[in-house]
Amino acid sequence: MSNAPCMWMRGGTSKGGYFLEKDLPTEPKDRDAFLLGVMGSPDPRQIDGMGGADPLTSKVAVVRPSAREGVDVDYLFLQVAVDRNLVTDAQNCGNILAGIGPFAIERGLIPAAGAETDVTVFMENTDQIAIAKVQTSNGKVVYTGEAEIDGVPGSAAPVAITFKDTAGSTCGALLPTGNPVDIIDGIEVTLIDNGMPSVILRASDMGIAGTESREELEANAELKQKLENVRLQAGPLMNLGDVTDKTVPKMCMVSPAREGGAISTRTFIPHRCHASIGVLGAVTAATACLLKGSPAFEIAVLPDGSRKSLRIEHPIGETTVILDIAETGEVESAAILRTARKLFDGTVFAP
Ligand code: NQM
Repeated sequence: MSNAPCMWMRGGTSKGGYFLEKDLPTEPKDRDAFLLGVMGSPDPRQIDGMGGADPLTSKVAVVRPSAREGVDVDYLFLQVAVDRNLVTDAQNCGNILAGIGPFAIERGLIPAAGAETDVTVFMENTDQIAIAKVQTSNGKVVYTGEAEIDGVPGSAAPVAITFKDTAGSTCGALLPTGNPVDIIDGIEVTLIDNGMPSVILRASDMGIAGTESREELEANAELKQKLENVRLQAGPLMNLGDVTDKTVPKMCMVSPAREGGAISTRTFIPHRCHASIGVLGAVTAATACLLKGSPAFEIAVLPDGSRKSLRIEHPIGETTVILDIAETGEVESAAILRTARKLFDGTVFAP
């Protein structure tokens, strides 16, 4: 039996184990074997572990003090597959990121500063920076508050997160093919990465309305096959190589907003349908809304001005993304509101 100190936290609409790097095996192979054991993977029910039988609750953050100038902590995100023997660092996670600031303060990596502590995070998966504003009081993290996010019951203290320079996080360029639109299997797609490699396509082109529930979409075997066919072809075009065993690109089907937002989305991540939408997934979808020629642009309802607040609708509500647009028309920075909660602090065991 091996074990390690661990904090379990909800970060945004996801949940997972937060570890200090020094508490995990140094060899990635040993670390991954340990984490599979912690989560109880591979097993669709993860009955022998901490995972929640859902990719959104089978996540891990590895954190260390940063040696980088002006950066507080380095954060490596690991997705532990539920029913496969797979741990991957090929994607980032903006929801789990919401817990990084609180965790870093809890573990004494940085001091709390007054009523609000800015935590600058280097995201190792994509070599990019995020700044999280954590509510603090008397040197401690404050978790309770009035902020509400769709997909999480009740309210909690806000964690506002700002991303800069997320374009091409994993694909090397915002538009890895150089085109706002490409055609795969006769379908118009936008292959885009503003923090999360994503394929944006019309819900109607995939034979759905775009109003279906997560459960309904997950029961649609034909849709899942069509999405996977497109995804496997999109991978190499997006500089991601063979994506058979990767959790990117995400497949984001768009349709007109129904609840007064900018656009409506249903996203496969990539084999389960997201209960809502990922943080960087939402930033990327919002960016596609501004891209002339994209299937997202033609249906998006866009506000005026260089600071645009876009409500990205998803199966259980909406995620608001605030984009700052440069004079060139490019997205300069993106901000999003999340909350986080400490659930458990102790020792976690693997077989
Ligand atoms: O896009 C799920 C999540 C995510 C990722 C996924 C995320 C993001 O909701 O930044 O947060 O797309 O696999 O946790």
